[in-house]
Amino acid sequence: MEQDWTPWPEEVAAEYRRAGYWRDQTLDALLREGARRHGARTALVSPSGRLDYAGLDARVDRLAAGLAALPLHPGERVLVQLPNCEEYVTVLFALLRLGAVPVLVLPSLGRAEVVALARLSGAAAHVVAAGRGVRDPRLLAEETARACPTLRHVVVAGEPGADRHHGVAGLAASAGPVPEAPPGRAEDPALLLLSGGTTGVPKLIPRTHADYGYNARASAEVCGLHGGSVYLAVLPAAHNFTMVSPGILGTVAAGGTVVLCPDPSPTTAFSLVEAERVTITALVPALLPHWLDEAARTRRDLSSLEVLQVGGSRLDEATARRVRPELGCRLQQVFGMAEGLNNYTPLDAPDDVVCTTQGRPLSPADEIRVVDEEDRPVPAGTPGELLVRGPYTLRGYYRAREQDAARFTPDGFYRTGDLVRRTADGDLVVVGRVKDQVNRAGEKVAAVEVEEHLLALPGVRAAAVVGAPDPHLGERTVAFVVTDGPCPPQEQVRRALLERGLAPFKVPDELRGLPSLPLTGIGKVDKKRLRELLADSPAP
Ligand code: J2J
Repeated sequence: MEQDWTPWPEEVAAEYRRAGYWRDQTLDALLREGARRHGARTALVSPSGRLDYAGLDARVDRLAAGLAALPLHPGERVLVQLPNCEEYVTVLFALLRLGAVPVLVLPSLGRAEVVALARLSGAAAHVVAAGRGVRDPRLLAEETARACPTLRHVVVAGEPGADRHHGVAGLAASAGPVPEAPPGRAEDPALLLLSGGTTGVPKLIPRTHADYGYNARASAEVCGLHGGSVYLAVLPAAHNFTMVSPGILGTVAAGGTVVLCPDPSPTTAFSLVEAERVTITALVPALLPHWLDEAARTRRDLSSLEVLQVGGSRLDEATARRVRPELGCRLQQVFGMAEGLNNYTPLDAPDDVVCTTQGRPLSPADEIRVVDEEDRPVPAGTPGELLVRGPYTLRGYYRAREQDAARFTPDGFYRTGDLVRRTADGDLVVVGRVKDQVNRAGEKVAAVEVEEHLLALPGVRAAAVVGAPDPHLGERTVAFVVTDGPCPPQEQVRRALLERGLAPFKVPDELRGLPSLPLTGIGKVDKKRLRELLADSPAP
């Protein structure tokens, strides 16, 4: 059978081992070590309560035993689609402990995406939260299972919705033997992350225990985490940013405390910052103005906050400059990607660097190239596409050999699709993008995916999706459509797309009818021209 993923070449892997980047350790060992070294320290705070390291580790053992008894086997993939709740962390570590492979699915994804991910990964189980009404995730799990015969189990955080559902609480009451992942798996995929994507079907990113563990430990170090650090997870835990930059795993690696924020509103977050003496948290730029407003309005005690990380999309300099005076903490810009490379502005960098660059690579072993359209290196200071290779950047997507050729160079560099410029000091500035993607408030929307859904609607003959600058979202999604007859009302299209199972954040914010789409000389849709059209006639 052809391999599902592309490992690093053996001589490169040997070097990463020798240099100590990669350890012969699975990710759940981070928690095991924490329990051994400082068992009584608080590991996790969530609306369900507090767990110390020993308690969390013991809970994870029991849950791993319960999941193994389902049965769930090492190597099997499991869709984890949960909000930021205690079960997110216990289920994740339990799966890692038994050697099953979590697929981190955003809670906001709809049926279309979840079914595609279940099929691509051949998932054996789907973990969801109990909810209410037509949007109850348990119903989504049922639908997904019907469309995907490999799905044998539905596991529910909260009340199981049907007899055949398994509650996380019930599984965690297991008295069965604690499974241990088969040895020698450190360099196998530990989990699968969702790629921002540029294709019609979503892509999955395999991250190994060794590479992801390094990402977590090294990030914890550059972000200055220690046993007294308190990390507030505001963004969805399924985001790579929240998981490993340094996020939940980096905090566990440092022996700190993870506090889960059940919703991203500044009101909820500020209460938790105050109550738990949070020292570090991470936001997308779209959330930052709300935090600044709330801080001015409410005067909550944010004095414990030392570092505010902002990343995921472009942060403008003026807003960046407001962080220190208005929130009283340091700003750290983070330019990362689920595919691997993380860049951070150094904590001790002058304000000018912190507010005008997106940071520098995490690892001395990150190899960076900035190239022109012919893959030739450009001089420092000139914008070009960023290519990267290194100890925690993938060498190929999961089960996507054919698509890999377009996204990797023959010598293994990942084409980020980001246009960057390198300063004389080696800091990166993100200046644009060559990939066909909309970055909507930090959530990535592949234009092609939305276009395919639009084309499937009756009467739509052609469709093209582009991002337009937006004061609140950074970018909003605009769809140009050519239709038989008059362009349908936007609300009708919105409902039809949701009906098709598209996630709400991917539904176009604006719809414009055109008699035909502008084409380039070689007959491709001219998206540059479409963006110019938008600039000429902005939204009302
Ligand atoms: C401009 N664009 C940025 C930034 C990401 C840490 C932080 C973010 C992500 C993330 C992540 C940007 N300025 N500061 O995984 O670990 C855009 C780029 C990039 C894409 C990756 C992490 N930070 N971006 O955002 O996989 O276009 O990861 O290639 O969701 O977001 O998106 P994603």
